[in-house]
Amino acid sequence: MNGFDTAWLPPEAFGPLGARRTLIRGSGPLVGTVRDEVARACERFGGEVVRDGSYDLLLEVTDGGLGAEEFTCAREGGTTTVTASNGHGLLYGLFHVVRLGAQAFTGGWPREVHRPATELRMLDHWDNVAVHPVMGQVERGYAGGSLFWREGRAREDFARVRAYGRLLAACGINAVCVNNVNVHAVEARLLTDRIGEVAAIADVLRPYGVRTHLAVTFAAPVVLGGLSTADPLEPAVREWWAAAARTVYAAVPDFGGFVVKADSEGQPGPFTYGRSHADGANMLAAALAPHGGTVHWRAFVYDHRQDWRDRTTDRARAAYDHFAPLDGEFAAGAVLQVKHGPMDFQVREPVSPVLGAMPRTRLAVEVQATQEYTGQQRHVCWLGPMWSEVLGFRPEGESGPSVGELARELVAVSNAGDDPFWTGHPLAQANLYTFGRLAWRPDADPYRVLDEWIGLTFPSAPARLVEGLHAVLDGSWRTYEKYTAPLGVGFMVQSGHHYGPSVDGYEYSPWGTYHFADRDGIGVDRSAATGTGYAAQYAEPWSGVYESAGTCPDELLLFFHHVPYGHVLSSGRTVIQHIYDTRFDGVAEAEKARRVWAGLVDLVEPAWHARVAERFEEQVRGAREWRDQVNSYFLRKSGVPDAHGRLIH
Ligand code: BDP
Repeated sequence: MNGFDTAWLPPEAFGPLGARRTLIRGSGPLVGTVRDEVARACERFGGEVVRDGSYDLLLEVTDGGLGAEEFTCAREGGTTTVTASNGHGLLYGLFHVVRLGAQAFTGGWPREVHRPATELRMLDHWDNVAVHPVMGQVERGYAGGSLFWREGRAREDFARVRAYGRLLAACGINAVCVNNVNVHAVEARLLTDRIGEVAAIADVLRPYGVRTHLAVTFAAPVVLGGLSTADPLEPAVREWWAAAARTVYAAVPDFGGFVVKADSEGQPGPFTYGRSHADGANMLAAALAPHGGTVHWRAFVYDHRQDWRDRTTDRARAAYDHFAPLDGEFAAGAVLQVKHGPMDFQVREPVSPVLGAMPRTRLAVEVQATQEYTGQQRHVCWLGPMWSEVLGFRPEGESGPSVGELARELVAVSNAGDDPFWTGHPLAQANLYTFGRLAWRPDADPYRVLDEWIGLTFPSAPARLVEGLHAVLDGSWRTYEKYTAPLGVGFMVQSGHHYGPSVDGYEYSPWGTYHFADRDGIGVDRSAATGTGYAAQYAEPWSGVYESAGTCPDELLLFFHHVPYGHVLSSGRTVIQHIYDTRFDGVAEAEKARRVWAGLVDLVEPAWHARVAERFEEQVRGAREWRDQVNSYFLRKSGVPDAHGRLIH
């Protein structure tokens, strides 16, 4: 259909729809998109788009008092009816019908209202316009080049961007930031003289209800405007930004807003001028406000040159220490975008305490679909269950709201690129889809979402394929956790590219990512009583739960506590034996998943199957390497033999 049918929504997914008589009422560009989708299905599968007379599917824009992205769906007397107040809602309604498949035309049911729980569901692309000498074109990208940029410019052929917009609409994503948060010189100019390239991308995404955002450098008034300062309280600086915003909106009338990484990992920010991050964010919010845009201000601010001997400068504390005191100071048009954990997208982290500490701030939760620390799309690691745990976490305990209720927006760092399978590892598509659906409904069951992805990607898959896909994906995040860094301690990766094990890879560097393993024990003491005090950044009951090694959940033990190797976990095993056993288990699980996948060879398109099979070879190799390095390291460090005699000194 679009030439890129290697993801969800291949033509076959529209089969049940094509055989019908469909009436579409409404006008506007997004209704046009709905019309095109249905017309294509009819061309292929029969059926027709009718202007009057009888019909069995009605897709209608009405004044039903629905919100911008809402739709209703009902079936009565052999007719399925979808209504919405505009084309955007109608498009979501159409994709709902596609998800239901034949079921959409079976039996009857009363009117259901569907609406997203969050206002904004965004993908951040860490794409460089020009290839960066160290980071390549897509920073932490494992799926080929950028979908938007090529050879230093916006692409000329946007067919793939169009197909991308369609995939995003079908999982509910409504915003995309098209460039890297680390803004280099070329990319900075997208804000000014190169805004036309951004406008061209926005034109392609608009018919799918996806708004375009841009990452900008805080130093833009200096580096682009020639001013001597970027001080956010300086009138000339504020006027420069206001003028820049006017130019942007002249080119992209529905522009979403700016994304900013400031005072972080070398990016400029308000600290240079002795101003707060609220001052910085509010200045940009003021520039965007007249046009209805927002600024996404990232809370990923920490000292990346800290002294590894000094435990009081705990990186985990940084976001809270910087931002919690600013609660209530951010303007309405400023969104604080908070990484889901306090460190950096590790396979296991506690939920960031910032998310429970800023009730008067508009918050977005940021997750990482690109698998920087979770196998780099060479290992299968479906993150649905992890994200779902984060969104279900209740910072004030059972009686308080969940993170999914506190956050008004969800953001993921995208894992897509110009790879023929979109995501390098074809099964990593499930992460992109799951993110969109969890962003729409944070309390959705991720395994049901996975069912949807399977149904939409492999329409009419036989039960053996559905079971096989669940078998390799369902537990893949925990499998990855088992053979990599243990018990929440994090990192242990090779420095720079972050792929593959290196137990001490970051142990003596200034990035603040330490495990403190010695001959007696391992882990970071983040208790208030004897450690960095990080545990006290949580409200009760969590501050109490995390404070003591006796109550801290096993999977986070080494994040919060330094314990002897003989410390007994609530599972009944010692820490050292847990490390040994789970490394063996993780490898066995990866080997099993490889076998299951091999057994699906007759059910999956050959190129698709082969790509995944090739990735499984690397995953099993990598898992064994992790097991052997981690186990050897701890055997030598601790001198404690493996209870099962598998490890030799
Ligand atoms: C880290 C990445 C780095 C990003 C940074 C960020 O290693 O490339 O620039 O996050 O989120 O995970 O800004």
